[in-house]
Amino acid sequence: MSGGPPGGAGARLVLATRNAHKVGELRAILGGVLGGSVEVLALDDPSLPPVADVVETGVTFAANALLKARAVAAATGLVSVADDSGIAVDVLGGSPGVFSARWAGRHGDDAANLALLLAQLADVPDEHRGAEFVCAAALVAPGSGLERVEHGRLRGVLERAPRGEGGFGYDPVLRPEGYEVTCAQLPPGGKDAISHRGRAFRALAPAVLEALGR
Ligand code: ITT
Repeated sequence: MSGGPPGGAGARLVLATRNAHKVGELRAILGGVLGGSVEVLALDDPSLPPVADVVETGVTFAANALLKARAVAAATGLVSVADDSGIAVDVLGGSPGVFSARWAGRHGDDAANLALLLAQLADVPDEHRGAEFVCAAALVAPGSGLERVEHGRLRGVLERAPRGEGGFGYDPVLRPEGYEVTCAQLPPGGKDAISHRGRAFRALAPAVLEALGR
């Protein structure tokens, strides 16, 4: 399987994630910077071969993002990008960090993860509730061997109770610095404009275009 000749018609990019919320945000973010000539495929695209789940053995966001992008690039033969992300809480020394998706034990149980984090911080006063979302965006191009990682961050304060219906994960409890609302109360485009994911993937975009010969 091939992504077509670099610079030719039909440049294709694969999103190496199984998280549907990330797919939605990444389509919007990358659509804004790559232009319409790049076809952005999700992992469940019927034109792609099945890709085995990747065990996230890395201890940094960058290591795990590269593991995911390398696996998908190898399985599909296409230029791939992956996102590894999470929340880093100041008083927890940066935890949950790479364990954000499985903080309460079961991978991807957003409600349980968020409830546990709030319970752990119940006695922490407002002035010590700083935290940040972190995203490592990785690019792997199978043909050239090009690999690149960019990071993005969104600092804020952890609320005491969830607010808002938008977004996913810890969005209802992180209020970005300078805002009165949580990430889950921002409109989708409003989150992408300031988010860790938006910043990381906009920084990665020039390398993605280079890998696709654009
Ligand atoms: P893939 O590995 O398939 O991409 P995943 O959900 O397992 O999907 P991660 O391992 O990177 O992804 O874990 C990310 C977790 O961090 C996610 O489950 C959320 O709990 C949290 N997180 C990441 N980005 C977030 C965001 O924008 N808003 C809220 N929570 C976020």
